[in-house]
Amino acid sequence: MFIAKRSCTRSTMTKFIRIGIADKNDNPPYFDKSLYEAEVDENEDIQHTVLTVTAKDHDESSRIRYEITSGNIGGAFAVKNMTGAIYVAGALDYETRRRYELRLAASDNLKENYTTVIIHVKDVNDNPPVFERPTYRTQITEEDDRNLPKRVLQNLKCAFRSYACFSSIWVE
Ligand SMILES: [Ca+2]
Ligand SMILES: [Ca+2]
Ligand SMILES: [Ca+2]
Repeated sequence: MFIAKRSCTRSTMTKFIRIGIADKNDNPPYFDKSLYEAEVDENEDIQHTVLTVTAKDHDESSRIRYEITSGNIGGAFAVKNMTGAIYVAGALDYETRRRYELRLAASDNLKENYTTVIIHVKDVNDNPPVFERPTYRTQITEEDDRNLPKRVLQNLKCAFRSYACFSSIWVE
């Protein structure tokens, strides 16, 4: 708001005119960054917040709403419209998909702007180890017991981590 002053030369009368300027929604919102990156464990709980994006707007009257517009494969994530908090909304699986590239829009109901959010899914030990074959067969001579355990076991391959492995060993 500013005040215009008007003077008259013939008299000493001075007039003040008040002019109010209302804030108009004429600026688009804009994000802090054009690219965000975050990590999340593949076994993270639903509703867990991964990160929060923030958009600003030069217009005081603008209310910003956030929306995921693309890249959200399988509905794995969602965003809180009012706050920009991106949270886990579906099951994640590192063994199926390790990276999501989300496109997010911030809108003030008139104009909008976009940013990209890359989310890396981190591996968690959530799978038991597996033998390559359910049954292993080998032959040994009765008298030949030298290095027996080594010979029987050398054909077994097991991705052993913290789980137990089970398979059959046939010795004929
Ligand atoms: Ca605006
Ligand atoms: Ca998994
Ligand atoms: Ca895993």
